Amino acid sequence: MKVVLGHHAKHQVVFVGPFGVGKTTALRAVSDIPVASMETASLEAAALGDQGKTTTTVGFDYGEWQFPDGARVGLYGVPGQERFNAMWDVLLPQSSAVVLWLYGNRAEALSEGRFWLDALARRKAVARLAVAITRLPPDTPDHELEPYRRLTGRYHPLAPVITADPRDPGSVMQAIMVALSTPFSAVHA
Ligand SMILES: Nc1nc2c(ncn2[C@@H]2O[C@H](COP(=O)(O)OP(=O)(O)OP(=O)(O)O)[C@@H](O)[C@H]2O)c(=O)[nH]1
Ligand SMILES: [Mg+2]
Repeated sequence: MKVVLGHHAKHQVVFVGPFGVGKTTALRAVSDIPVASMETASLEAAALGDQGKTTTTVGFDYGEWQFPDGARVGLYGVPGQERFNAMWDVLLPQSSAVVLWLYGNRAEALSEGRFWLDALARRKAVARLAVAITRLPPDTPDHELEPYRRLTGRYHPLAPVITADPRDPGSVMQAIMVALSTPFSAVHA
């Protein structure tokens, strides 16, 4: 794989969220350059039993996407597994915006959300943030997002919560644009 970079990205958007939620998938869905990924085979990934996921991110993913106004956006996906959290420390403090991807179909989704919002609060004082909930049917009534909104609002009063499918480029673009257009606010625990 050959990646040629000859310009500076204006924004850096970091995808965070639990193991296997779809950060790498989302990045690959929208990147307009070949994605540079640090993935390794993983028995845990296979055990998730999720659409044949067999690898996990151990370093980070890098891709790029062009905002409709022509500005280039650098996209970073961090590992979801906490044992690789050195990458969180490197990438989060310098990001322009963060998309937090969460499962919409798991009992532990809200506690995972709390874990990640705490992790953001510890690493980044001020952020643009959007929360993207995956694996919900397109006709999901808006009130089903309320528990996620209440949780997110405790950490960042202005961060929107949307549904998104990491496999769908339109969905991922929307998550990126929403994150970048959110007003800055402190993410605090
Ligand atoms: N059915 C369904 N599958 C999804 C959805 N979103 C993602 N997936 C699948 O879930 C898996 C996600 O894998 P990755 O993109 O590697 O997840 P990740 O968040 O990068 O994982 P780590 O980096 O290992 O933490 C892929 O097999 C996707 O096809 C969804 O909305 N519905
Ligand atoms: Mg990944």
